[in-house]
Amino acid sequence: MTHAATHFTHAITRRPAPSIIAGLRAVDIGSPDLALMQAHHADYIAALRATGATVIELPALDAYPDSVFVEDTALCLPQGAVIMRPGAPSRLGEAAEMAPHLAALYGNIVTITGPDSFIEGGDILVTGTEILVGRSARTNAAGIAELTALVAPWGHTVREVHTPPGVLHFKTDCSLLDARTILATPRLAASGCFDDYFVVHTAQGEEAAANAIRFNDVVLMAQGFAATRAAVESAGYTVVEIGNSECAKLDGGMSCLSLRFTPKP
Ligand code: CIR
Repeated sequence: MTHAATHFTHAITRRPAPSIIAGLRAVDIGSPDLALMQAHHADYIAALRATGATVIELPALDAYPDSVFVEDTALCLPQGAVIMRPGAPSRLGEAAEMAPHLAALYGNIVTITGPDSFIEGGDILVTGTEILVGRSARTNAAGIAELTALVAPWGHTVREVHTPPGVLHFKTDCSLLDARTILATPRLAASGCFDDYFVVHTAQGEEAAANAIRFNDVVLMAQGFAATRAAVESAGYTVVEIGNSECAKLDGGMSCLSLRFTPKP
């Protein structure tokens, strides 16, 4: 599944809603500007489409302020999709909103049922060989155990790791560049969880650049992290920068804004 971890025919996004100003955030550094977020979102979708992929844009869901961050609602694998169970109470209902869209594309969807299991897609990194899941304030051991059991029949191995304290999601601090190469903050890489991988480190003070996505032949990175961009480019990748100032106010980045997959009918 080497190629399957980086190359996709489809992505799903959801338009930001006016309620975005009520989105969750660890530290309040000001309210996001909806118009600017919409402009960045359009750039993001254009960059995905430029790779040749089909991007399905779902309508805004005002009842869920964080619903633009669709990644947290599902895990899409080559064999099927797993509907998540977000650990943020205000986000729990977002998963059921996503399920029918994935069901329409995939022949096989399964669901984390709980009631005590919680898991968000932002804590899950699928590499060329395994699925890493960071335990966090949003993702607990029961959620990871349920996911492990659901994907085992599809041939996937899950390895539990730790999201650093104070970091929202595992992938806040890392992303996949290719099947065996990770972009990671030094603080996360120091935990040893990527010892079997090649690692490109984010530059000092540029930890927010770690949440990137490899999508087909490009790497989408948040704008404004020149040193990390240079490191990724010198490792051989083509970078596209997207403005992320508004999502960053809500602890969101490149990965959060889409589900990326190749549906299996
Ligand atoms: C939240 O706290 O849930 C949102 N404000 C941000 C979610 C970001 N999602 C992601 O990293 N996958």
